[in-house]
Amino acid sequence: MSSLAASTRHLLAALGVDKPLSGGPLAVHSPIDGSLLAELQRSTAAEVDAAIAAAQGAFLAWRSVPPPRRGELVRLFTASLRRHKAQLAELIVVESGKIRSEALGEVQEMIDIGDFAVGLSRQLHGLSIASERPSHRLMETWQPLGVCGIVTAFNFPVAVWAWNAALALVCGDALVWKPSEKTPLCALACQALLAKAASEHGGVPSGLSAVLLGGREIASGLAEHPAIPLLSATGSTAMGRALAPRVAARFGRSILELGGNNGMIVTPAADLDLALRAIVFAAAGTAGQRCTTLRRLFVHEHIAASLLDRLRAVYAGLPVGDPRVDGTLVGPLIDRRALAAHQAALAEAAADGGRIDGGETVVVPGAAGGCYVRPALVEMPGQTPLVCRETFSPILYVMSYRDLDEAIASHNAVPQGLASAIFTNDLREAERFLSAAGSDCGIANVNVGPSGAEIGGAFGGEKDSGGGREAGSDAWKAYMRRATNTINYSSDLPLAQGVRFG
Ligand code: UN1
Repeated sequence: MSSLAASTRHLLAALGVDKPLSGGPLAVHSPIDGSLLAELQRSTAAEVDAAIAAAQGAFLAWRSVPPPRRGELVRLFTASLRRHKAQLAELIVVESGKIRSEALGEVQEMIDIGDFAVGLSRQLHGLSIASERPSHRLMETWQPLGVCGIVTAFNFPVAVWAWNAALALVCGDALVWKPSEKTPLCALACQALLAKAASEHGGVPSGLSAVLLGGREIASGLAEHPAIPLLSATGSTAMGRALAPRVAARFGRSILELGGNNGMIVTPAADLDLALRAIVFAAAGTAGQRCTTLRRLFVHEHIAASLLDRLRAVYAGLPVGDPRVDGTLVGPLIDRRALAAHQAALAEAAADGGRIDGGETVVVPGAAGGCYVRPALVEMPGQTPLVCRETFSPILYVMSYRDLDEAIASHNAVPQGLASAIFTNDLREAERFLSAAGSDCGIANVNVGPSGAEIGGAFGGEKDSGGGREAGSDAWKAYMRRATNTINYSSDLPLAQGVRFG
């Protein structure tokens, strides 16, 4: 057993995971050096069915628990995340390859959504609406929905589940979670922490939350299962295209958080020091493996050459390496397939006339099995088909523009619509970007990069990005059933619209 595998087992034990970690067909490798961390059992079809049935049973009890008492479960879970923050972050580092500061940030994001959900558990409010009839009351109530299926990706192995889980639990729903096959250990750790919080709570029905390990077949099963009224899925646009019609065919609901191809416009009125820092974090952070990663940069032609020079200098010095080492800013790609996609994209960029700086593989001492690359800056002659696709690696395509309207049109001329930003100190430019005729994305920022959103806002995007909204604002409403109630407290029976009947 490698030393990474041994230390991972210690971490898992400390986080309360007591599942067998050897002997199964699901091999888990660390992207840091490729070493084998565990061999897990895959969930069988019978286990999947049993977990959904148990979750459905648990839901029937959980839905009648008063919401603030449901919030108490999330409060206990969040308290345990605070206690285990460093350990869970370390597991994220080992299993997903992100740097420690970002892994700690991911656990913080879970804590933040947990705190939000606890407050929400006393605020699941509906409207009171004016009735057209005398002595009638018209109102809206929000009721628990059922079992919520959650499918998550490797790049945020715990936070995106937490966005869904924390809201679903206070909304009175049960959970079944299919994590990425690349990061099942993080899921087992979250499940163990949640189980511990449930036992501290004392009023949580068994089976309220389950983790199902395996591949697409499990996600498809969740999409088709009639006992799952809501499927929340995060991953590629291709995955969403495969799952969404199956959910729709049975009139289920889905929340889809799919690919992004996020852009930023830098105008001559921008604070360039600020823009530079934002670009580097958004494009090279998480080794370009966020759905919110900056992939397309539109710079005004008068400042393009100087900004590119400064970017090239910063990119050349970016510390690429083992994410456990202090000072590393760019960790590994998740696996060899990601590396192959990165290399294929750069070859296509060159063929399209792009000028490439960086992008080459980096040999990291002691981590021979990891796939490390230097983030790439690619000056493109235009928005070619390659630039319109999402390649999940640190490649930033840079294009210059002359006129802001033209830049906004190019910005919007891709299939995806997740996150976007403009850097400018000119109020008119900023407001134009945020206006109806501006960015067409679900997230549009001014002097803030496209990645690294706070949980307080609703998170998600338009077009091929899926249209779903998760996390803050009123995203909780997707996890509940809206009921319109009309109450008559008169002794007459007036019909709406003045209809007379007899
Ligand atoms: C994702 O990459 O799927 O805004 C989620 C961000 C993070 C979440 C990213 N808060 O970059």
